[in-house]
Amino acid sequence: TPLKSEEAIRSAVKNLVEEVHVVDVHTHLFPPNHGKLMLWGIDELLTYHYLVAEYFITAPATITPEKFFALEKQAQADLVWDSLFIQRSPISEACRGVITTLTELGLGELVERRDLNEVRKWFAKQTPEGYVDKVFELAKIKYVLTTNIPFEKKETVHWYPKAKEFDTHRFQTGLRVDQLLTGNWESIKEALDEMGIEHTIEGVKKLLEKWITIMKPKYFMAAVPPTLEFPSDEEMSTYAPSTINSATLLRRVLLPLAEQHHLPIALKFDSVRPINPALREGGDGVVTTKVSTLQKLCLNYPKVKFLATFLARVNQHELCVLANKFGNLHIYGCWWYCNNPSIVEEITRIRVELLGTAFTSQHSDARVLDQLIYKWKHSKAVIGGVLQDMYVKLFHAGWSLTREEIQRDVERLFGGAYEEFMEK
Ligand code: RAT
Ligand code: ZN
Repeated sequence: TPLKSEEAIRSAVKNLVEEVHVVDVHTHLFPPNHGKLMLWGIDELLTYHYLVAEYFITAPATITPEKFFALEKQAQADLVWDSLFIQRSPISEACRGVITTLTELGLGELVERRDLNEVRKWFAKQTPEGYVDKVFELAKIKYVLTTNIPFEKKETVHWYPKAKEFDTHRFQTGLRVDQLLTGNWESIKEALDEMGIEHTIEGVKKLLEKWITIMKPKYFMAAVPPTLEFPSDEEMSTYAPSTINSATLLRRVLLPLAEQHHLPIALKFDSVRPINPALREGGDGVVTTKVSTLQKLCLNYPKVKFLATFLARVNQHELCVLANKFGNLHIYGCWWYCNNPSIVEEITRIRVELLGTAFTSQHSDARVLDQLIYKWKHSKAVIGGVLQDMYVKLFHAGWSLTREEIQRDVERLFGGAYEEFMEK
């Protein structure tokens, strides 16, 4: 039965978005059996690199990044807590996220008392396994995609020579290959040596094929360095077949592998790393790159599927137009510096207006398990608000809507469209 009024539509959309279980298409999470790689708990939340960067804006000159990072995690967390939550109000998005997370976990009273030590005691009573259950349930997560880097020894020990079981119901892997696009030969060489593979272009292909067999990834993922341009056929012809650089690794390794193994490539554009190396993970910046690099990929490789997200706000409109032209391109999420309510709102409006439901509205990029709670709650509030407006406009244009129809669309925007794209 059609919804009869604007109020009925608003309330249905709000409720359906709040209740939908999401596919989180990009995170940096690990399952419990990957030991220390699984980050969770209050000290990890407080030392999230977004917050560390924010802390350093106002930190006393005596606490240099070097000194800070030399401290124990708990001492780092104390500094951030004191500076960003006690000496001033935690109104930034990353700070508010910690508060939302603790409140949703039922720790509102401890937050009210600003009692960090009691919060720590609560976390000390959780087990990693039980906590994964709790967070997935609270955040309403179907499953997440993880970031798995075959060039990082601390990760690969969990996979090779003997692979641990991976809880694929909740964690699906993504093979992260930034090293190819930055042409980081040192790190590629180490990985080749580890497996006794020769140092050639063919060798790099072999290496990645091994990792595809081991990790069973759903896609390749890479951040695109701002200097990378899609190399033309003419440029490629100037390279000897044995040349190893980012252009040849892209065109002779990554793209052919993606096609042969039917693995989409998830690309992230517009980050620049690092602009302040002392801040480590928090030291990267944003830059506006050319959307046409992606257009060339989509055009020249019609058999390869591309997932893409851009960091620069100014590129969002151009990206939507591109996605409107290429069936082998799927936009996902509002990434990093775009994952702020004002920008999520703007981006979501443009996307719905140009693409309808054929995109993935958000990913969390969670590094700390608990962040799933706030990242999804905050994003859903904004995206839900935008959708309410869209459906009300449609209603006033003369289209009747049922709850079931809205539910179908909402499911697409929070994971269904991604799954349809992956199955294409
Ligand atoms: O958002 C982040 O946590 C960044 O540090 C990056 O990891 C980014 O998400 C990426 O995957 O490159
Ligand atoms: Zn990420």
